[in-house]
Amino acid sequence: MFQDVLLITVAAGKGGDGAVSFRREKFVPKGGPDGGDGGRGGSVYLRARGGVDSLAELSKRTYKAEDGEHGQGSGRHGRAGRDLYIEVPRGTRVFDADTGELLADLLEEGETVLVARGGAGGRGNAHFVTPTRQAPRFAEAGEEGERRRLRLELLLIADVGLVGYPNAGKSSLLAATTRAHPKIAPYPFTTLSPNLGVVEVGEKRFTLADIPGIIEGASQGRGLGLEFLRHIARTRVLLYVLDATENPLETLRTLRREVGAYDRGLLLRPSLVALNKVDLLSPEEVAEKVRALQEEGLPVLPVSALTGEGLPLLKETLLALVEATPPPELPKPAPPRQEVAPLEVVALEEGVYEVRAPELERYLSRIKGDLQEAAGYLQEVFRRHGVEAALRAKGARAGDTVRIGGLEFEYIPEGV
Ligand SMILES: Nc1nc2c(ncn2[C@@H]2O[C@H](COP(=O)(O)OP(=O)(O)OP(=O)(O)O)[C@@H](O)[C@H]2O)c(=O)[nH]1
Ligand SMILES: [Mg+2]
Repeated sequence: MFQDVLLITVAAGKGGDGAVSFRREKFVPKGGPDGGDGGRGGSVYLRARGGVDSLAELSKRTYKAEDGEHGQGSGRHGRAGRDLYIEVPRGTRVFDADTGELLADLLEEGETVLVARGGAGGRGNAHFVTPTRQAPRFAEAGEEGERRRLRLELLLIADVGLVGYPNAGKSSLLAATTRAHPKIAPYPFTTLSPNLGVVEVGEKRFTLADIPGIIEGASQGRGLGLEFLRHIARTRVLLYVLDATENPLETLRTLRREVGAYDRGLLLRPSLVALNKVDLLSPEEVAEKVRALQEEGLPVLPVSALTGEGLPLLKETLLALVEATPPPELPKPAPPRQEVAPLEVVALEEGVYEVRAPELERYLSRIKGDLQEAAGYLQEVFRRHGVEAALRAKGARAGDTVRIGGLEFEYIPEGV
């Protein structure tokens, strides 16, 4: 089944915990700390792959990378979790489903984007030794892996997009000019999902995308709606396909109105009109319809997908247009933001301050073991996060109470 929009959840692995452990040796009453580090959690990546033109192969709704292993005694580090690569078709645009932010546009085969970063492994107690802290009985727990919901949108990568009413002969044109075998039938809405084909003109080639038919009111959701016009957002050239026996001039105007309602920019895209099924009309009738259509300002070529009449010229004209037109510009993903969570100090009452710093609080929650013993180390961490300076700025004095993420400390200014 063709599928061009999909919601998935990606979850990176959690980092393994650092270990609290002490060497046990014969004849050594108290060995030094030797707790190993936890391994980092696996990350989740998306990778573009050619040769697939549907997201249907992504059968799972949640993709989870491996957790890191915990550290152990004797300085043994935990193994890192394996990264997970999810293959998606070339042309997949990746959005954060909750913020709507465009994260990546995977155009090239092999292009890769990180969508969920694995959690860092926690450091074992061996890391926290200082001259005054010989036997730390605390360590870091592993960090949680990132988790997010993604909206994947597949946009076919084709040079020319076919636009027309149902039954106009779009699939017939694709079949007559390429080796594709789309379903063709004498009733509307035969094509329910896009088809792609490659048109060869001598040594040169371009790709042609056949999308489901559009009817009047499509912009209000009639018929199959304008959903599929998304796929021509990337095509360089539009080919309007008209049934010569069905009021082609009025049809062309309606089509352009609907296309314009979807995206005004598409009306400026180089375009061509194929007046199809001319085998059903007399040469005089064809000439008259072509003249009338030209009033719309687009080049018109009479063709028959059935007999092949006019197709060589159509292919050459399309090729020339494709070669003369650069690929359309689409919005580019914004560079990843480096978010620095703000740090705020609130005076709760005389001599009591609360520090609100989400990042720091998250980190504190990872310190496991004897917190009393960790106090000296935590003070270093606070200094690095600017807590010290922020408290001073708020007028905190030695001996005041400082609360951070459920913990309470006595404020000891630097150098005291
Ligand atoms: N006589 C004649 N019949 C044609 C020509 N091109 C297509 N047809 C017929 O028109 C009917 C519709 O053709 P399709 O190619 O399925 O039309 P479509 O535009 O893809 O239609 P949807 O997929 O429903 O949007 C079929 O019965 C075709 O055989 C042509 O040039 N001459
Ligand atoms: Mg069709």
